[in-house]
Amino acid sequence: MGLNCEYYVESDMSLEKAGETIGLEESTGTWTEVETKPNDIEYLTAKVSSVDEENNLVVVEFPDELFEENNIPQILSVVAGNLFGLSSLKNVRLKDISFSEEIAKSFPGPRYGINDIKKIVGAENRPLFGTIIKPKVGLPPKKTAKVAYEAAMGGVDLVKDDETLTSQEFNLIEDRISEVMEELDKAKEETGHETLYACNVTADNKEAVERAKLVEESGGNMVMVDVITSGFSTLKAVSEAVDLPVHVHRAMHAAFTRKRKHGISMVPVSKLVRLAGGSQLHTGSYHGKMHGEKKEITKSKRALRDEWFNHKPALPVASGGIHPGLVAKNLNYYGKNSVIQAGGGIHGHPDGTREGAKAMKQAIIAWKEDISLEEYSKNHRALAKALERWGERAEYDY
Ligand code: RUB
Repeated sequence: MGLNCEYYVESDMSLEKAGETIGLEESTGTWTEVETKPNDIEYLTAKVSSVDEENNLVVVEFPDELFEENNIPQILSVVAGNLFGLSSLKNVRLKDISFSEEIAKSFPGPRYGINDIKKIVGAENRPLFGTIIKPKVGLPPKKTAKVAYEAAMGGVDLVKDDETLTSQEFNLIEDRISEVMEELDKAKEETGHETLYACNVTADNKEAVERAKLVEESGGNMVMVDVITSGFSTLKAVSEAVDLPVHVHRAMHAAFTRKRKHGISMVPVSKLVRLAGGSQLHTGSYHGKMHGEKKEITKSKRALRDEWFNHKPALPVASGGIHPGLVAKNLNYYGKNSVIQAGGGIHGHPDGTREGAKAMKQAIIAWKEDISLEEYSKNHRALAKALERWGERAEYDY
């Protein structure tokens, strides 16, 4: 069955021919006939399996034998490799990959699935909500930990580092992890509620694994990896090295996901993250500050959550410019098996982080109970203050 890859293609050739060109370039061919090509390697040739003229789509089937098991870099070199640079294609976008059972099952998948994570924080019947500590960088470990404590006291399920905070001089990871976990343990003693801390271990492959082990040894309960900048192999190495859920950030994805006609969509990225062991992945907000296309977000969330061979489902994460006024607009699409996050939308609350977290929680309860924000805020001060500040609209709605 192989890997069936769906490409959007614009070129002067017919779609059939364009698909053949992609298939040959990425399997047994090149731009001309070569006399070194034996007759018995035809079984390795990728072939066009369908064409949709109306939508400029072509599906190329790459045979299983072209791939190694458990090797994402090699898969990407084939299905998302040289083809993007072929001059004969004006635009080409990898929209989806369907995997054969054999290849998909050769990967570890998430150690912690949706139910495992929901159980840790007691969110069986609702979405998780979290915060990104702001400012992105600049706080020392103790201050980071204090902000985490305030957010936990306000009820968040998840506190996370921002993607640009790793282990700079002003905030070394070894200091940060112990300070933050100490404060979160303190909050747990007071509230009885466990808060996850997605500590960013992004670095070179070996170093990322070392940092993940450090987090585990220090009593941490989650790690975070920037998957595009550090690579799928780093994500997989981290998820295999520690018995912790992995939160996956996608900084830099928009360099190849943003243009509708060229690049790679978030759908294959979501599948690869799930194969590599990610437990949660940023898939964009339906209403927020970052670019995103509703149809694609919907497909990505399904790629993470739908039943898929033996792999546990992962949580899609809505993030970027979200505040309490936008909770319902996102959860109406994402539903309860998701994570909704706010950085500025919590720490920018007029009464501070703790009240900001409470306001987000109140907005989630209002959504769950199908009560309008206006109505619910009449008796919920934190929410009322947040709505006074930001209303119900996104700064950069699209
Ligand atoms: C959000 C933030 C995240 C973005 C990433 O902060 O810093 O890195 O959500 O975007 P804030 P995406 O809540 O203050 O906007 O989730 O689309 O990858």
